[in-house]
Amino acid sequence: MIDLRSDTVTQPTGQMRQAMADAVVGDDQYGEDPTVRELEQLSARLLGKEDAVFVASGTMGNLVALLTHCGRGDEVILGDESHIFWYESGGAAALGGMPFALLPNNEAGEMDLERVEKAIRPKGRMGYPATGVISIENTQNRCGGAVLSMEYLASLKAIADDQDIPIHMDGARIFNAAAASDTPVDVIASQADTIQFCLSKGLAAPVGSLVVGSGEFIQGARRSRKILGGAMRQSGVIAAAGVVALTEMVTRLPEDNQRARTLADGLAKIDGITIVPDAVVTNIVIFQTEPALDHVRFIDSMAAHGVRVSNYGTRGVRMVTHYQISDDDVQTALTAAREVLSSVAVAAD
Ligand code: TLP
Repeated sequence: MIDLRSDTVTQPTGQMRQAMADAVVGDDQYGEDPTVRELEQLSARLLGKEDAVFVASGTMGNLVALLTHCGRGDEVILGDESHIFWYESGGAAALGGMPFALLPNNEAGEMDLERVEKAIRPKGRMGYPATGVISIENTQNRCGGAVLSMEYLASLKAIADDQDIPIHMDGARIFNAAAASDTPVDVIASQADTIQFCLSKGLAAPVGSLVVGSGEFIQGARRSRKILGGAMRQSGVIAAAGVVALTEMVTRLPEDNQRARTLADGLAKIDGITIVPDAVVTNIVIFQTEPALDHVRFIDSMAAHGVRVSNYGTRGVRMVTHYQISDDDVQTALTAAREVLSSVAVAAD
């Protein structure tokens, strides 16, 4: 089976499994797990921030960050195609009492800057919630893995700084963004106050994400993590795989981005598929098969051809490349898509 549903399906490498077996561990809640500390310090260094905290998942990392930026009732300015809005079970509202000020995301994953400026609440008004944080996503999953441009990030930061509002970046795939834009990851990270990034996607670690930010912020984030039940003990066992992810797996991400583009170019040549291949710059490929073929039927037929792809609801069908997807797999997936859609055309004749 070729599994293109997500880069979350990646299996840990042999080197990761070995590092996990060999990891020196301690009780992390006493600050005594050297492997967790190594991962946190490496993460902070790579992203150019003072400190980092290891969390169980991307969802937990985003929630830890939002809970640390905001008090109950503080508002989060957020894009309407963001992962936090769609796929994190409303955790910010459920556990943090945070309302969302939702703004449209365009295809590039951007919110209109004038609207962001207007959405920031004037301070000191009794009836208004206070704006707690502006949250952005890079790459932006539901916008086809779009990379936020440095110009956009700089303009957004200027607005946020002017109003003294912090920026949180859901950088689940920030290393794919860095590879695609040929921009050092710390340069991208410099445009946000806090970043959550995932080890368990294209970097192939089995578990974990990091939240990075200032030393003071990360102290607060450790408390938020504890509130969520996410403070761990001998977590160096899983952090060890994360260290391998950051030292060994980052430099191969351009391959995933390139294979996604090959997929997109091939899909664009198939009758019945709608896609803008030029928009595919990282490892996520989103396209439509309707009206030629219902998305669910397309996905089922692809599985019958040995290729798993995912249903991306209102956005269409999604394929994600990762380190277990080879050039041959890409060609097999394209052949399967061609066969599935040509059998529909034959049936319609
Ligand atoms: N995304 C998953 C699904 O939840 C949709 C995927 O298959 O892409 N931020 C972004 C941008 C993400 O794409 C994801 C996971 C997360 C956060 C959450 O990470 P986890 O799954 O570790 O909680």
